[in-house]
Amino acid sequence: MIVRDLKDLKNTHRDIAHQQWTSVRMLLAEDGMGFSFHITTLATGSEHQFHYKHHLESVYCISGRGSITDLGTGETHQIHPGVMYALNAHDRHILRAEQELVMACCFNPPVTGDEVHREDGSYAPAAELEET
Ligand code: 9YT
Repeated sequence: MIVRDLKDLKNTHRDIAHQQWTSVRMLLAEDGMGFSFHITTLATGSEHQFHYKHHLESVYCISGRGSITDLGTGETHQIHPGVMYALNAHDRHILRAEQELVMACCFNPPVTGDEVHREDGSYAPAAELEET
């Protein structure tokens, strides 16, 4: 069994900080679960364009307020605590945090921890990371 406390993972290799978002990967590929599990915090007023071409992702809002726009359909959905979205079609999207958003996220396949967001908003597939 794996038991971890978010606060113990701060400032470890599982905790990554970008300018407008931070993310603690409570489960990574190395944990062998078949998915990764992240607690991601997006700064108030920030806007993010993501496109996980090689991953499926579901995201649950723990706290905060914002919206997500599906760039395929143009539809915008409000995000607040209790709302989940699943990018079941690798949907290109914009995520906006009107108030700081704290989100619980699952990725399939799991993130290894070495990915960086590419210009198109995607993460490379794990196989490509091994090559580089
Ligand atoms: C909200 C969201 O899409 N989070 C993605 C996870 C985050 N970019 C990470 O941990 O890499």
